[in-house]
Amino acid sequence: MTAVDDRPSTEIGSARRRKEDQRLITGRTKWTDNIQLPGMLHLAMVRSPFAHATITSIDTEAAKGSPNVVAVFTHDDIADIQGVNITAWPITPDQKSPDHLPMPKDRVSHTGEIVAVVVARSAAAARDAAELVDVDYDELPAVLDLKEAAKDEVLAQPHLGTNKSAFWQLDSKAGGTGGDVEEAIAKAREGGIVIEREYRQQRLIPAFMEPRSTVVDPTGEQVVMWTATQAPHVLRFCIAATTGLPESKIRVIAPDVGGGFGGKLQSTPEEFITLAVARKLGKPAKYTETRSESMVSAHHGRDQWQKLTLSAEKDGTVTGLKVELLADLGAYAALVGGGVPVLGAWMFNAIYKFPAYQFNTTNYYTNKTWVDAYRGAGRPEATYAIERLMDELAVEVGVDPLEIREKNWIKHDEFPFTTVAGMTYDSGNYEAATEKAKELFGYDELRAEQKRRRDAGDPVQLGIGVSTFTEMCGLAPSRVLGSLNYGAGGWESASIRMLATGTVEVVTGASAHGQGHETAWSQIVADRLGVPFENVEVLHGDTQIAPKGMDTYGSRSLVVGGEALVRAADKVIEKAKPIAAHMLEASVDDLEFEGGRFSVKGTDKGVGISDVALATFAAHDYPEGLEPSIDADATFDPVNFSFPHGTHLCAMEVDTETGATTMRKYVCVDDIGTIINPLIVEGQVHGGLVQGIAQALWEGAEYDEQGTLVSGSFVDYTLPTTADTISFITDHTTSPATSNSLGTKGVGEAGTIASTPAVVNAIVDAIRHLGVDDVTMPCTPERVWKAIQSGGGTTDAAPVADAQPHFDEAAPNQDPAAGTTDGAAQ
Ligand code: MCN
Repeated sequence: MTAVDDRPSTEIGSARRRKEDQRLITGRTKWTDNIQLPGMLHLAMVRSPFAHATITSIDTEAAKGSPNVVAVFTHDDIADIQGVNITAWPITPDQKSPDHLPMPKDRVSHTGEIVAVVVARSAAAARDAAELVDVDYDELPAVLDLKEAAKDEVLAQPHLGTNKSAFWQLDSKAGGTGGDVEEAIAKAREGGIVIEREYRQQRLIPAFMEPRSTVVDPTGEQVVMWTATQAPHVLRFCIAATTGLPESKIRVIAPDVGGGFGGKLQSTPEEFITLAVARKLGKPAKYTETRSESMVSAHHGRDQWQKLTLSAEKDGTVTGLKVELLADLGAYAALVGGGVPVLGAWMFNAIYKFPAYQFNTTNYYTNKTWVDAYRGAGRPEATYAIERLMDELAVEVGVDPLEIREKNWIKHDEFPFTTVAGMTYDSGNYEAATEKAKELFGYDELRAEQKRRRDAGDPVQLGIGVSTFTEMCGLAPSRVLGSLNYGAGGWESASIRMLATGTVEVVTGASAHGQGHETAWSQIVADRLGVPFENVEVLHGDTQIAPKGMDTYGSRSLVVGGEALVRAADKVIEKAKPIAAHMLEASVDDLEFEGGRFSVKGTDKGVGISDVALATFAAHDYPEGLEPSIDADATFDPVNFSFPHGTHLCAMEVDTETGATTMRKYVCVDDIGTIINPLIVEGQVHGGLVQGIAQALWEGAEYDEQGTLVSGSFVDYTLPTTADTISFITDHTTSPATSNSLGTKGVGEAGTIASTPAVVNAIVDAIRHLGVDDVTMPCTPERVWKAIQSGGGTTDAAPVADAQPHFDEAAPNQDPAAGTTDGAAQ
């Protein structure tokens, strides 16, 4: 446990405008696609129009003869150096993972998979010629539906002999963290309440603003790759591990990156192919995808079926929760794709005191785009399920949804609290967040209005949705990741260089792509070292400048990378102290450091830390035996995750005649511990909310029966704009985290995790009196209308009874009690 530093500070908590916005909003930055190198060639990918097919021949002659075309490559041309898209998280030792080559040899497994690349002197010439590549395919049967995949009748990857990738279980009885869930459910069937539901987490597309783009220059001693990635260090590792290029010979640079939301975590086929082409031809090469290519080939998110059984006593005290998931991995096991459902395993019990719990996931391959982390990764799915169930339980017991939650949640004086899933929540105050949210929302008034409108038979009904969420973020203690078979650690590094003229260079291994690290990191260093905010320069996203890093995802950068920075700053102060003492002709023990100055206690003698940096630079009159440097590095590995939480309340109006829904009010009170920059946090919460609301109302990746992504452009994939949202009311409560000295918890995913169930709960609440207890996401007017017409139930999801056999077929492939609960992180 790390002691929280609660010194008063001017920088921590200050709503500074983001430093990086100057160049971003005035168009002065260089995105990857803006990079021009002498003699640079341009790539266009030839992609499969089929979901599953054998490649029988590829005729490249016409394309090769096209104006300005330099080469056309297929698998065999780059097979020796193209690398492999590896998976870093096989969730079980026997997980089945098909080899994923950037360009496959003779079979495509999803629409959009790359079969050839055209290289030309301009991007337009490359695109035109790509149309001339003549590929013959023999179409194979494709499996596109997750429940069909579970039947194993049509195989997505026939050589595996099954669609099943892995089964993973966490069981509270086997893990010693709680009782037997089957017993709890059986008991409730006799004299309590059992709620059984099946929910669909539709497939989503992480539609980042900047499409992916890669430039490779192979002409120097080192191969340099600029790429729109959120994980340059992971990418460098994957390249070195699979292409034969030594790690020291590849420099990956992530310039300013226009969003990722998890979707730029992957080491992509496009990056590998651009690298291979540049190396083959010995010339710089660039590939920038179109939006449509992005939608079909960048990894997708979510895509699960959730079967849930919740048991409770008659008064609503929960006694058990059983979760059975089917997860669609798409055609391949992505970097951490198989682990995404597993990340949710610790979150289904959420803020509640379940005495018994069991989580099961069976992961399947289908012939669709591969699936991996998308904002929240596993935790939104879990939060959705439990927050929907809590509403159902409230209805069953006949009490307000907030009352049922309060009855079951961990009370603020019970922290630290080890949950039934084995997680130790270090801090939280659900009562405080809920109280504040209720007040801001005008909960009682809106409930009264709801009743009035219901009694009056108003065609536009009002619904109120609640989501009292928590999440685990700050990925992650390396020890825990190791116990889960994850291929890497969860530490982060930071370096501070004290320059002679008073400025400070900060190097971080976190790789921001919209989160504002340059500003927040400057605030932390300015606070710690007492130097002006403007004097701090933050460098990141270049493996040559920041050679050590674990990058940005899982809302980890502040709680892990920020703490590394604090520790590096403290080392700077320690190193500077004897030099300051020497300069002041005082003893080290007599010095104190505050506001950037070392002073001799009880006197007005002092020296600034920048003066110490200058003295170190000159090193003319320097204490003997001391290194002439006060620069410092630190690497921090947390002992625990951080557990943000909050209460989100949403009011939705539902037109019962048309099914149209309108958001009336949204209030969220989040507890993310100490806030470094409230302006950045507000931006993160707003963006997160919109993404979560979009899952509830608008977004969904849809395939047709041939496996074509029919929502493959922004015409059909209905990404919201500001015009579709309302002004949110956001506020905070604070219970500091104990796993880092700043007391911070992550915020990057909180809004997305919390908001989806709040919205759907509100819609169902508005029309429950019409017999509706669920609407499948996205809750389009058509679905809402159909739900009202049919008088209830899941609208276009298969009935639970129909789905049953497929869940049962998802049989364990290993002894559930043996080893699979080892990951119950503490
Ligand atoms: N912050 C703060 N005080 C806190 C918590 C956070 O001031 N108590 C600030 C941090 O200093 C940082 C920002 O909020 O500037 C986000 O911090 P953190 O929660 O640590 O998240 P990460 O920086 O690790 O970012 C990852 C997270 C994830 S997982 C997704 S997905 C996501 C997100 O951030 N994708 C984003 N936010 C995004 N924002 C933009 N613009 N684009 C994306 O792709």
